[in-house]
Amino acid sequence: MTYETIKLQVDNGFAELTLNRPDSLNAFNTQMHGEVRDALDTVENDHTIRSLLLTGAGRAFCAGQDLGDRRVRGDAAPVDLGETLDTLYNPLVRRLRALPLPVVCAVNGVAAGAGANLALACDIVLAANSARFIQSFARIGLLPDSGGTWILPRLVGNARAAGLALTSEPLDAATAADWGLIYRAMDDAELMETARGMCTHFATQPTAGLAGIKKALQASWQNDLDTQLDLERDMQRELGRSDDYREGVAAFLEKRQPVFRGQ
Ligand code: T3D
Repeated sequence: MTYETIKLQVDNGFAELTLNRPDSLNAFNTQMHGEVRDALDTVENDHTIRSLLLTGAGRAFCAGQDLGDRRVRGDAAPVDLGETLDTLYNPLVRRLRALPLPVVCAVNGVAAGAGANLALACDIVLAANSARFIQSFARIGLLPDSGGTWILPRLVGNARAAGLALTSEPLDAATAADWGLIYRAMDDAELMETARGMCTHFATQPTAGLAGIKKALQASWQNDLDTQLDLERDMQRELGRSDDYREGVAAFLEKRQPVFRGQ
């Protein structure tokens, strides 16, 4: 499939989805939303794909919504942003979080507005040292969307969440890692090799087990301990019946490398 605003490459058991509008710092327009949706359909339906890598082309990861499509001319009614969140951004965040495989985000440059919060919706966020995370919404009279007001206080606490959201100050990658906003910051030159290596590794791992880890960690943010213990019991019961669990135990006991088929 050929796209105009993204690139999708499937290799080594993982899909690499690159946001590809570098002239506007990979800002989202409606076409890009549609193409990303289509690419995620491919990822969901092709069971040889066992991990997803999300990144950006050029010097940025993503500058959020394309503001060129949001200029209000004369007396024209503004675009209904509730509608665009409902139909475009919110489904995308929900989908990334629900994908039953690990989603690695390689933040190769600036991540602003919804671009920052889409990165934070991924399971593992790696960033180049030159990257910056900007909750730029306040600068244009909006509030952090795409899950920003939910995930920021959970990841970095209210003081830092409020500081980032109210000031729109850029946060460098190393500080983002220190604060627990992302998993790791690294030299720019190492980023893609590290991210691809991680996805290649995940593609050889027990996919249902990894999806279970993702689901249980997400559920923990709403659950009390009793509920979470019950959830772990139910999910472990399921995973204990999987071929990959059987293979993992057999390989351990036979002192050999496991061959997980993602089943
Ligand atoms: O549907 C809805 O609208 C609701 C959902 C909203 C979600 C949102 O994401 S709202 C927030 C939208 N995003 C922003 O407010 C960020 C805007 N961009 C910036 O603040 C800066 O560009 C950056 C801090 C990201 C990077 O700054 P810098 O100095 O490195 O680059 P630049 O010179 O500002 O940008 C380079 C080019 O990209 C420039 O175009 P030009 O002059 O070379 O032709 C600039 O206009 C373009 N660009 C950057 N961001 C956007 C953009 N074009 C359209 N939309 C953008 N968001």
